Amino acid sequence: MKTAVLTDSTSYIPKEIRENLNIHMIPLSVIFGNETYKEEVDITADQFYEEVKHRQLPTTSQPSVGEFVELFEKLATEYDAVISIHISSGISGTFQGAVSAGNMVEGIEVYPFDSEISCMVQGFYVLKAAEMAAEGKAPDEIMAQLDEMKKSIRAYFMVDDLSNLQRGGRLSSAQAIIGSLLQVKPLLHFENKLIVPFEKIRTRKKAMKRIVDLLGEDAKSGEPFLASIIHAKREDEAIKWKEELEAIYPNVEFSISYFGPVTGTHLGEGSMGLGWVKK
Ligand code: MYR
Repeated sequence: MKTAVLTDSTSYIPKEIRENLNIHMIPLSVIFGNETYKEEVDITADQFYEEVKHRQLPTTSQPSVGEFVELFEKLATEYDAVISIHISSGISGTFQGAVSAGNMVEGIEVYPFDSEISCMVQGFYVLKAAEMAAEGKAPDEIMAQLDEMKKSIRAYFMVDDLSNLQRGGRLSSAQAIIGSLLQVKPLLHFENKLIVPFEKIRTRKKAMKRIVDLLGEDAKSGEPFLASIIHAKREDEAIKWKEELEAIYPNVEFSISYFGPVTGTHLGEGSMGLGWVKK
């Protein structure tokens, strides 16, 4: 049984790593007026953050069912099964697109997986699935391992300005609560596949400190963890934070990733987050 691993672009796994680990990718898009750009293909994160400085904020869109069908049919010429790992179904129709296309294609068994999150935290699932697929593990075993990972995956993030998330309809909270959060730097997280406020915090510094403590609640056990700092155009700050975190939590292996064009559209420049999972 030969199993492929597919993710959508929002896991932001660099191309070189995807190629080395044989990870297939289907992009989501950002749409500026009449122009559609597939992220990680037609537009990089740096180009995107430059572009939004002087253009109206774009909208985003999921891959079409037709694009999924085309890709699954191509994979069917080489593989028997595909594990298809996607951005939370509570904030994008991408996962549902994979499910629908999976029911339409023949010659390949499609195993859609709702990461219930996004970005490099979704990437943790993808990297594990790729490792297991390369070892020849069966799709059911890989899916069971991904479900197991879900129990220890956590992520918290903050934005400089909540209005993009609110405008794009991706912040799930009562309007009154959102109003009361607009002047602060609330910590956000995912609950039941949706983005919700976790805690109301006044400053960026305090929010980052709170994330460090939340990681500590899990990492204090001394068990090995993987973690990723995710930033929107704040690389220097991310590098500094990584050094600080590495000094506090020697049992955690940290990496740095980014919010690309699609997630950056909803979060905005300056956003910062941290996600982790038990190794
Ligand atoms: C679409 O148009 O289908 C894509 C919508 C993407 C919404 C992205 C919202 C922000 C996600 C933040 C993830 C943080 C993970 C740590």
